[in-house]
Amino acid sequence: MEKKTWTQLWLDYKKTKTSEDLSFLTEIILHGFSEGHPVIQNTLSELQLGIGKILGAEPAVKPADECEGKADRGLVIIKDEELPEEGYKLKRTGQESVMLSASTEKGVLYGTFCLLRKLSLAEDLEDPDICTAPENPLRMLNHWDNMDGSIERGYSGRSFFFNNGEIIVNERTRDYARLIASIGINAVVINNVNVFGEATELITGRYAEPLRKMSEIFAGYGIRLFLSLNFASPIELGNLPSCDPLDPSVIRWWEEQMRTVFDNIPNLGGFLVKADSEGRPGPFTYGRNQAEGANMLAKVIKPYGGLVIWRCFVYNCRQDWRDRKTDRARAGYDNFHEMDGQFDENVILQIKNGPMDFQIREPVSPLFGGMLHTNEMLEVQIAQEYTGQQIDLCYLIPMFKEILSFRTYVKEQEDTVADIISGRTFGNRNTGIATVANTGDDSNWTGHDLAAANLYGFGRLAWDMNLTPEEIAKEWISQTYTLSPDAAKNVLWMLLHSREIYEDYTSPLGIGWMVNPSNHYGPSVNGYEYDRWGTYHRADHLGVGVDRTDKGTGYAQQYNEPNASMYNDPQTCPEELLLFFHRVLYRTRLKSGKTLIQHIYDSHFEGYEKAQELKKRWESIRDELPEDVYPRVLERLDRQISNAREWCDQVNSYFYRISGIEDEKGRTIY
Ligand code: GCV
Repeated sequence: MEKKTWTQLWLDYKKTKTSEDLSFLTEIILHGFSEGHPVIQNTLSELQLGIGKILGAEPAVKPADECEGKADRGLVIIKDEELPEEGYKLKRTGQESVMLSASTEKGVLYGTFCLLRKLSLAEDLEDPDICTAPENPLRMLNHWDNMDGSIERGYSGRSFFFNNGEIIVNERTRDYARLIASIGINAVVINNVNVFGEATELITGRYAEPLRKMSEIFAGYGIRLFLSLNFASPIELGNLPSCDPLDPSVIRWWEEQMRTVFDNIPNLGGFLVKADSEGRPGPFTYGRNQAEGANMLAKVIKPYGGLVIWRCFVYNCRQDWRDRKTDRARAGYDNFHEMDGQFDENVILQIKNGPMDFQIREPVSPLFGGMLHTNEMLEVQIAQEYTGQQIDLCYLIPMFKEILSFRTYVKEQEDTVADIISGRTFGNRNTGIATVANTGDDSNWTGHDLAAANLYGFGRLAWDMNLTPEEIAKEWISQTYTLSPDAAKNVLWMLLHSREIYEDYTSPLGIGWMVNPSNHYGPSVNGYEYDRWGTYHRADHLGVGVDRTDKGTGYAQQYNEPNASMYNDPQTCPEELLLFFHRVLYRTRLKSGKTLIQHIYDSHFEGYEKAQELKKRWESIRDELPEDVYPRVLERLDRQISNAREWCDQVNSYFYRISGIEDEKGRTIY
């Protein structure tokens, strides 16, 4: 079999010109931490590698007792119990000394990656004076990897966790852990939320050994392993007649099973559960509510310190398109908000954004700000299922930033999504952010080389939600490529405009969908229109859009004021979401002065043109790019251009035919 190789992405440390002589960093003094601790061992080998390559000189660890932690030369790593659990402080303590302090080994690891990042970026170390701790307690990747090695909605090759029903633990597992630890990720779910077949057995003894090994590798990088769980396990594994969460024999079964799994994998963080969703079993089958289902599991795993992460993606997926009242967007809130306060402390509700399903533009889920006594986590998706599938470029950090900054008005202050998921709003600890991961066993990890910016960006933003998409993109670019300032600007332009470009040539003004139902790539305006999934645009010869106001499905009323009124009124509804909330006639004038139909025509032609500009910019920096990267990305940009053309043609001709209204600019609409 062909041996797989893989890159080191942003950890491919290169010799860097620093503004001063930093050779003193090759002397490492460790004080208050044991060299034998797995996290410290990994930290030291990262320093060895990173400093070795960046400064071109191998570092060495000096025993602390030689200098009693008061060295005036070197990188002094020291314990400071005052600092928060995962936080660290980096301080220039002298001409030839930098001090890295932390209260835990994890803090040392994160501080080290920060120092290496600064060195790679050739940032000034004159006075780093950084004191930081992650904003989100949980910073998580959800992999939708199946045990046969396929990945649901995966666009970067096959799984590097599973193949052919077996678990893979090898050098790549370690490199994966290093990569994600370097951006601050501290939790990983390795298997698909749709748990079938062998994956159901991950909680039995069958896979205990490789799972333990994997969890130890992860723990060495401060990462907790989580598993997705099949709620019907008592039936499928235990041969019980039901999985009713209130049935004592079912509870007993879980108690025993969980004892086994936590004995086998002591580092296990807990479970992610998709219940009562898209055909997956759950408490509803037994007339129980979501809290009863989640709490049953939570109680069973509480003695092991485990968490239950319960997804809110619960909706009716057998809808009739003629039914204009049932609204999929409403479902999360309708199914959960009344249970506010009923979930156990170790349950976190994981709320997908948006309320429909990872479209290019959706409003923020009203569950944020709709529950006051419940732990909540945000779920986003860097896998780009509906946003170009790592063929089309779509840097998603600007979208995540918008979600995080959304004011929910649940309180007068500290009411944004970022405040809620960091625990600031309600003072809770079990909160955070997760993304559906975009990695696979492709040599570059993410299929599209530039899609690695989404992985990098997610981690950095999860740690510090104040970072801007631009800052993150710049960091990623200069750690990944060696480019002149002009070339770097071109890549930055590509990343920062990519979401808008994708949005322009796909579905307009928040209406979403219009994708091919089979694979969710490419246009099919009516592909989902008469189907059972609750995903409608409702276009006819007069207008398009879903009425989600108080006169329609009432979805807008799920928000707190003033958001509810703002969305309810087409005059105040943000225009980019107009068709999500309102049915609008084609001749209606938008704020730009254009009619809706003209906006649709123009934005699609523009999106297609700008997709071509992405390619031009990439071609213009050819000479500065690595030989393998340039053609790989070019090939994707070509596919993106064809896709954009296809979208532009299909959407524009659909609306032209249905409305009969000519393009004011007289362009040919195919
Ligand atoms: C993992 C969407 C996707 C499914 C996915 C589901 C979910 O419907 O198309 O592939 O299943 O979301 O998030 O559970």
